[in-house]
This record gives sequence, C-alpha cells and structure tokens, in this order.
Amino acid sequence: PQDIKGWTALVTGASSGFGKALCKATAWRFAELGCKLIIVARRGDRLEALASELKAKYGTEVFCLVLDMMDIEKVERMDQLLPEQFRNVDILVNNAGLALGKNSVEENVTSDIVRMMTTNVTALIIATTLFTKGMKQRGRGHVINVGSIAGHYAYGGGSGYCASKSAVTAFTSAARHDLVGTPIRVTCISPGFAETEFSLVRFEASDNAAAKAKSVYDNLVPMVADDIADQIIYAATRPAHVQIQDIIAWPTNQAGPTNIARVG
Ligand code: NDP
Ligand code: 8X3
Repeated sequence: PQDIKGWTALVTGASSGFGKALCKATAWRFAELGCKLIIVARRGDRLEALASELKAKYGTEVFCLVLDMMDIEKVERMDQLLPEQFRNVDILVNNAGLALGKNSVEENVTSDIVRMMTTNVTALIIATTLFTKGMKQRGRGHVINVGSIAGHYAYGGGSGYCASKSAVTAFTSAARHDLVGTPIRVTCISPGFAETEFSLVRFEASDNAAAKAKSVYDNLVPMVADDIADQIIYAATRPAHVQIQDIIAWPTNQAGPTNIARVG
C-alpha cells in the first residue's frame, strides 16, 4: 500500500459525519497512519475537541481551521490561513457539503441552491485548484472528493443537490485528465444513504426536522460515517500505481435513490 506516514491531510467538514469519522481516534484512520491533519469546519468547538483527542492519543499534529466554505475569497487563500508547517497539503479531502430541502423543481429556493452550489461545487473546485499546485511541484498528492450517488442517479426533489453532485463527478474526472501525467491521484467517493447529520441539515427549514430526518432511515439499515471513512482511507492507501476513480456504495437494502426495501 501507499505509505502516507508524514503526509499532511486536509479534511473539510471534519466536525460531523464522514469527515469526523475520518479524523477521529479509531482504527485505520489518518491519525493512525501517521498523517498531520488540518481539520476544517465552521463549528470550531467540535474541531478543538477532536484535535485534543488526537493529540492525547497519538500526539498527532493537528491544526483546526474554522472556515465557512461559502466564503470563497477565504477558500481561495486557505493556504495562507495555515501555519507554515501545515501548508504542504498532500491529501485533500473535499468533504464539506450539504443538501437543502426536497422541493420539486418549480419550488426551488434560490438561497438554498446558492448554498449547495457554492459549498458543494465552487469551494471544492477552488480548494482543489489551490492545493494541486503544490502537489504538482512536490510530486505527490491525492485529491478525494466526496460526491454522492446523487451525482450518478438524479431523483425528483433533488434537482439542486443532484446538479451539485453531478458537477462533483464531472470536475473529479476532468481534474484526473489534467493530472494524468503526474503522480497525483484524483478520486470520487459516492455514497448512498448514510446516517449522519445530513438529513437533519436537509430538513432544517421544516417544523419537524428531526422526525423527517429520522424517517429517511425508517426500517432500513443505513450506512454509517465509519463505512465511508473506510472507503476514503482505502482509496488513499492503494499502491501508488492504483488510482480509484469512484466508489459508489449503497446500504444493502438500497438499490437506487428511491428504490429502498424497508425490510429491517
Ligand atoms: P454532516 O452534516 O454530518 O457533515 C457535514 C459537514 O460539512 C460538517 O462537518 C459541516 O461542518 C460541514 N459543512 C457544511 N457546510 C459548511 C460550510 N459552509 N463551511 C464549512 N463546513 C461546512 O453530513 P455528512 O457527513 O453526511 O456529509 C459529508 C458529505 O457527504 C457532504 O458533501 C454530503 O453531501 C455527502 N454525502 C452524504 C451522504 C449521506 O447520506 N449522509 C451520502 C452521499 C454524500 P460545520 O457545520 O461545522 O461547518
Ligand atoms: C446523499 C444521499 O440519496 O440523499 O448524497 O442524495 S441522497
């Protein structure tokens, strides 16, 4: 496998869900593999708690960056917000993202569409542009973008979110073409239903957000954040000559965005 000991990994959306699972102190994660970590999100208290855990358990070098990915001017100069010793990012995990609402297309809310497109797409593109420069100069690196099954299979009520995740699929492929002559690998991770805070955020504007979020996973055994963290680490640790294009993963009783057997 690719030895990533001593590599610097930057994970956006590290305060919850997949990003948190990827960084937490457990088996076979970036910290155990000897990476330096930059963890990014808006909720700094959560980042600090994670950093303390990692420092205590492994002595991991961790830098917490409190950043709103909607602030594209800051995303564009994110490297300057990092201490010198964290600036050479080798593994970029573009994970921060969200869905908002399940409205039919004619009911789309402009501010929701702007938030999804800016966070899920524009910020991801700008961060990749920024950090691949250094990766290319240093001759090593891996960009891992968290897309979704929504980037492969569109569904009603998801026009804005599906458009954003299709853009992630397309951007990831185009970037791989650009970097084909380099050692830099470019990967997409495309999960189906995984129970995190994702559905709570999606329904945050509803009166009964918690119940709506819970009902998404009724009588289904969804994936959990650790399942997706496993896939990200798997992709990052393949031998240097192996480039994972995409991992599309479903819960066992989900075969499509709306084809769910609620048997369990
Ligand atoms: P969570 O809601 O649990 O986590 C989302 C993370 O993104 C949080 O850490 C949040 O941090 C961060 N984030 C959101 N908006 C911003 C912002 N404007 N600036 C900085 N950070 C932000 O959801 P998941 O872990 O499930 O989602 C992670 C990714 O996986 C997303 O891209 C999502 O689209 C994708 N995905 C999720 C699936 C699922 O079923 N859960 C399936 C397929 C893909 P904070 O709020 O602290 O800023
Ligand atoms: C999250 C999974 O099916 O809600 O990307 O789009 S889904």
